[in-house]
Amino acid sequence: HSEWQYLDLMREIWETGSERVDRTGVGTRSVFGTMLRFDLADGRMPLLTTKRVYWKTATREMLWFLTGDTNIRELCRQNVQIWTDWPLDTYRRETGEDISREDFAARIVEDSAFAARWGELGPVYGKQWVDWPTYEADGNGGFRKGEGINQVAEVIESLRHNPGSRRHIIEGWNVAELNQMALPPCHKTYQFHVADGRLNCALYQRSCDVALGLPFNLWSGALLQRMIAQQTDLEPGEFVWMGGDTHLYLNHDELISEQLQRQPEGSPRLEITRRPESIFDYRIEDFVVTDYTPQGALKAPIAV
Ligand code: UFP
Repeated sequence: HSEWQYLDLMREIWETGSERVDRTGVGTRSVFGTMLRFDLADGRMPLLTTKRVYWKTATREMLWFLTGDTNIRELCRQNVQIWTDWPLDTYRRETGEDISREDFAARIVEDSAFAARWGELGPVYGKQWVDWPTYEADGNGGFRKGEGINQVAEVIESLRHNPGSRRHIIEGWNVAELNQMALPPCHKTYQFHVADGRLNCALYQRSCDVALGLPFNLWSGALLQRMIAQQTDLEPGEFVWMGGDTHLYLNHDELISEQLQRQPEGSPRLEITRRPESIFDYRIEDFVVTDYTPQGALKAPIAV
């Protein structure tokens, strides 16, 4: 079962990882340079069965990335709170108001001016993926903004017309804009590859919270691959995940010991029920997961 790779990685980090003091101050055990491989043939997906993974939430986030949006308002409206903690943290720090997450998210949804002021994450994934900024000479020795680059659309074009290329890349790491982002990209580079009529995808993730982040990141990466495969009329091939600093937070100990006692069961499948006009036209109802009967959800505090 391919999920053993995840559990083995978790065990290896917990038992042999180096203890490191990290940005959040929580502390981690970490292994640098890791790899997991999943075959996506027959609709199979890297969706963990040893705990419930909220794949619809991750799917909504992926669809939101593809719109180029960088404000949490649309996510909050769909009750997706995975990005809420970062703006919330800024709001509490700058106003001194001890607002609850629920009230903050509700206000983001109700009040568009409030959302514009406090809900912006800066130029994170969506912006870089579909509107990477460019600059051009203004003729007076200065520069003005040029037209943005839609990397996702360009990769799909290049997969269609030049499948043998080794340059099918979507990059999130815009060095010049890192300091404006709420969080510099974690799943920073996607590379696609066509062989034997199959579309392979490699994802490089510079930093990975194995307990809480990776289950989402595996699903989302494979989901993007599936959508692009559908759009390019290729069969889904292998999904290769590569991690830089691959870590477990020390305060996730209970989740880890519980999950490591569980065994993978069943193999969930994803069906995409419609073939939209373009990669930008998918809707949440297009995704149906079958054979998913996970073991119970496991909760742990997220490090902000
Ligand atoms: N993290 C993930 N996956 C994500 C994401 C964040 O694992 O998609 F956005 C984790 C990795 C790390 C923290 O624990 O969030 C980011 O912190 P840093 O920027 O210091 O690496």
